[in-house]
Amino acid sequence: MNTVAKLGGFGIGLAAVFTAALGLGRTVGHTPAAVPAPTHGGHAAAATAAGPATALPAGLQISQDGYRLTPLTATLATGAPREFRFQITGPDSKPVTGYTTSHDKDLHLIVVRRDLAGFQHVHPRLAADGTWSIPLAVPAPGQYRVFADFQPVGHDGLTLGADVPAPGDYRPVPLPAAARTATVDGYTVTLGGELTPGASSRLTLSVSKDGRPVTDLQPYLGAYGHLVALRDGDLAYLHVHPDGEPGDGRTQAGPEVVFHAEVPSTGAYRLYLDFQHDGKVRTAEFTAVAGAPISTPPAAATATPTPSGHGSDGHTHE
Ligand SMILES: [Cu+2]
Repeated sequence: MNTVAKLGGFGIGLAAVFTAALGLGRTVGHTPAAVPAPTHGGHAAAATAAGPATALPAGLQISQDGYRLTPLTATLATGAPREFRFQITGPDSKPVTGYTTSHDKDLHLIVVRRDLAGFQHVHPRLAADGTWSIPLAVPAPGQYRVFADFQPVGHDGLTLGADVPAPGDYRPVPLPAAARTATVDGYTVTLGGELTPGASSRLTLSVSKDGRPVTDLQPYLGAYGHLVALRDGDLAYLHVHPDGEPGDGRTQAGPEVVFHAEVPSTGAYRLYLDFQHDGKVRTAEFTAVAGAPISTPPAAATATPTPSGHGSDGHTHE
């Protein structure tokens, strides 16, 4: 199954896509985490899309459907990179060695601190015994979430998550305010569209450099952009992909990359766009609030925060 890669429109196909992307329909009994953001609405939406009355977004569990993510390295390095090793074990408790390639890789590893800072999207190597490894360093101490996004042979795609600490003095940073633009390495990326809880949301990310639209984005992992969305508060994981792919005769190499995303609830999300240009992959980050327009914050956002600045949408970071 590779529906995520073929994400191409609305309707039935899209519902199927997000059934996979969110891991809907496999697990019931989701209890909203103890976060300040209200999460009403997500379950009703899940029921509409996938049938079951309750469902759990991806990335919140260390084990699902008999598969388990087991870190073999106890801590993450903050200085020089150190080998980070882990295994995916299957229902037979043995390390999984057979994977179905998705977006050019057998497994995508996302590493991010619990406060949504320090995002990395990397690709470990698989040894014959089923051990994954990659040299890894994180930018600062703290509790990190490690997500393994993969598809075992004969099974649907899974995203499992585990907490791994980077020892030291953890200084959490507040979530940046919602914004329409992000800058990275001289590039400006503009976000268009709104996140609507439980509905398909068309997001347009437009890349420019030095005031000029970038029209020669390079394919990276079979797409002009990869977007990961994490929910503030519990780090529920969405991995969405562009509408169209390089070489399909209709998808331009920028400046716009179009995604269809569906978030499971109201609240704040951090969006991470990986794109490649001039041979280098960069990540542009945005905060977006579902359930309220993600317009440029009012002037108050840069001065005195006002409770009404983002509405009563549960966005608690100003
Ligand atoms: Cu990847």
